[in-house]
Amino acid sequence: MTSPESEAGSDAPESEQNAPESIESAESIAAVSEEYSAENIQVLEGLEAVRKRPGMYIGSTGPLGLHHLVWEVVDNAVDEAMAGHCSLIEVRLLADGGVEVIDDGRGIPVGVHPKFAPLTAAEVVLTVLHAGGKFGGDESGYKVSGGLHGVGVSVVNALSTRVEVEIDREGRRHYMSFKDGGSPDETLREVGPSPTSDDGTPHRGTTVRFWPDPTIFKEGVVFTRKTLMERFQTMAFLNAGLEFRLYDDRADDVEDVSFRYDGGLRDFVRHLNSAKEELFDVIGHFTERGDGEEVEIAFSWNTGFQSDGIHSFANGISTTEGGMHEEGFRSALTGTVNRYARSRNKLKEKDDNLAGEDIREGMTAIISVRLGEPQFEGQTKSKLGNVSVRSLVTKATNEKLAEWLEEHPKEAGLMVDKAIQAQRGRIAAMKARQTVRKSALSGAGLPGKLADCQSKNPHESELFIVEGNSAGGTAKDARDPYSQAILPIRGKILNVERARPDRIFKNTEIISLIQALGAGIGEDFDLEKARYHKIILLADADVDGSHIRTLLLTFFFRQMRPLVEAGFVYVAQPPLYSSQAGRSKVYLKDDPARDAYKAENPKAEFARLKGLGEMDASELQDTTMDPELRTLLQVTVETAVKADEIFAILMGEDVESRKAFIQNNADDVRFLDI
Ligand code: 0RA
Repeated sequence: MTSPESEAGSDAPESEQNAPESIESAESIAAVSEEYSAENIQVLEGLEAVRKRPGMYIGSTGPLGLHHLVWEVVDNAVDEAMAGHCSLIEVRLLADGGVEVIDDGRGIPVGVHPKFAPLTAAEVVLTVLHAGGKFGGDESGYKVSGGLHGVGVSVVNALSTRVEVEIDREGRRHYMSFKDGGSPDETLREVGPSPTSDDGTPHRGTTVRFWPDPTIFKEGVVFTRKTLMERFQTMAFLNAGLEFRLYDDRADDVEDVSFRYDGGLRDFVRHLNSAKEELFDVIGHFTERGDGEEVEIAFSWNTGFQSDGIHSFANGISTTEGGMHEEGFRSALTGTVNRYARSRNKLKEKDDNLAGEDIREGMTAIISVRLGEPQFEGQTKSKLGNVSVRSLVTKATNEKLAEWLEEHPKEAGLMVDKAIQAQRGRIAAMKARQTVRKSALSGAGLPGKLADCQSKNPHESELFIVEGNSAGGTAKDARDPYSQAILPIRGKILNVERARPDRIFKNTEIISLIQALGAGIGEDFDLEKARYHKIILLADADVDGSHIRTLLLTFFFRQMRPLVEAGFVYVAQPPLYSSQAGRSKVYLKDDPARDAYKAENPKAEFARLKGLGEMDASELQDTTMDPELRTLLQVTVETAVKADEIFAILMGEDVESRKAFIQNNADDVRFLDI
C-alpha cells in the first residue's frame, strides 16, 4: 500500500498569530478549542476521504481492515515503548463492541499545536491524517515509527461512530470525544487529577476507546480474540520487556491473557523451537545500528530437517515475502559459515561449499529491522524493498555471526556437522529426484493406480486422494470420470516432518502423488503445472483417517506449499449419520446436524456410518463426491509462523508438547478434525 498523503495537513491555513508552544491550563484549551471551526472543516474533509475510500488506508473493510484499527492504535503505544516511555499496553474488548487501548506512555501532548493552532496536538493527532507522532520532530524520539502503514489514529477516528480519548499528563487528566467519523463531540478539556498508584505517582499515558462504524465494516464489527492474541504475542516478542494484556468483556468465561518477554527475540526463537528438539541450548543474538536503521537478529538450530525457519519483520510487521533484510542475512550466513567451516578444516579444499539451505536446515532465526521509511513491496506488500537494509544486515551478520561462531566452538561444531550431513542428504535427494523425474518423463508419467479424469483442463479437474484400496475402488465407481480423478493411497504415508528429504523421494506413495500432480516438489514446485486445481483428501472420520489427513497436509504444507496457499487443497466431509426417510436416505454430517434433524423428526432413527468402505458407490457419490451435494472444507494457511508451529507440534519429535497442544485445542476443530 502506498502511503496516501494528507490533503488536510498541507493545505490547512497557517495561523496568523504566533501560538504558544504549549498551553497547559484547562481554560485556555477550552478557549482555543471553541474557535477552531475553519480548521475543523479542513480536517473533516481529510477524514471524509478516509470514509470514502477506507480500503486505501486500512487495506480492506473486511475482518483484516477491522483489526487494522486496533493495530493502528496499539502501534502508537508501541512507538512510545520504543522511545523508552511505555511498558504496558492493555487492550479490552468492551461488552458493547468497542475496544479500549490503554498505554502508560507519555500521553498525547495536550498543548496547542504550533502548525495547527489553535488546535491542540491531541486534536490534531485524532483528526489530521498522518499526524501520528511525526510532528514531534527529532527531540520526540520518533525517528522510527512502528505504525503499520503509518496512517495514524485519525483513520480510526474516521471509521468509528464514536471515539473517546483520555490523556494523563503531568498529573492532570484530559478528555475529549468524537462522533460520526471524527466530528468533535466534546473538545479537549481537563477533567481533574490523574488517578495515582499506591506509591502516590500519578498515572501517565493515553487511553483510546473506539466503536467501529458498522456502515463501513459491512461484514461485521466483531473482533476475533485469537487474531488479537497472536499479534500481541508477536509484538511482545519483538519488543523485549513490553507487556500486553488482553481482556474480553464480551463473555464471562474467557481468561485474560498477558504477554511479556524480557528476552525479546531470544524468547521468540526459544518459543518457536519449543516443540522441536534443540541441537544445543544456546540462542545466538546480535544487533547493529546504521544510519537511521537498526537490525536485531536471534538464531538457533534444532535437530529437524526444515530449512524455512527464518522469519523476518520490519517495524514490527511480518515480512512474509522476505526482502532486503532476509537477503542480506541469508547470503552473509552462507558466506560466514563456509569461511568458518574451512578455517576449522571441517570443509577440506576439495569439498564443495555448503549451500544456504544446508546451513539453514533446522535453523530458527528472527530478523527484526526498524527503519524510518520502510518500502513494502510484493504481491501482499510484505516484502521489504529498502536496499540500504541489505548492507546493514550483511555487515552485521558477517561481523557478529563470525564472532559468535568463534566464541561458541561447541555449538558451531554441532551446527557445521549438521550442515555437512544436510549437504549429503541434499545430494542424495537430488539423485533420487532425478530418478523420479526420469520415470515421470519415460512414458510411465502417471502412477499406475491413478484413475485419471478425461479433462486435461486443471480448472475443472479434481483429484481425490482416497485412503485405502477398497474405498478407492468405490470412489472410482462413484466419480464423474470426465472431471474427477482418483488416487488411492495405501496405509499411512511417510511423515515428512521427521524425515530427511532423500527418504521422501524414495517413498512410493509420495512418488505417486508427485507424479499425479505433475508440478514437481519442494523448491522446484510449479503451481502453473498442477494438473488439478482441487485436491480433495478423502479419509474416514475416525482417528486413523484424521492421522492420514494430517500426514498428507504436512506433506503439502512442507513440499507443495503454493498448492495450499492457492487454496487448491480441500478435505472431503463424509457424513457421520444416515436416517431412512420413507424411501430415500438422509445424510447428516455431524452430531449437531443429527440433533437438528431429530428435533424436527422426533421418530427418526439413525445409523452411524462407520467408514468409507461401508458405503456403496451411489452413497459415496451422494454424500461426498457430487459437487452439487457434498461439503468440502478448504484448507488455508493462517500465518506461516503459526502453521509451522502447529505442524511441528503435531508431527514432530516432542511428545509432551503434542499432548499439551491437543489438550489445549481439543475443542478447536481446525487443528484436530482436519
Ligand atoms: C504525538 C507526540 C508524542 C506522543 C504521541 C503523539 C502519542 C500518541 C499516542 C496514541 C496512543 N498512545 C499514544 N501515546 C503518545 C510525543 C509526546 C511527547 O513528546 O511528550
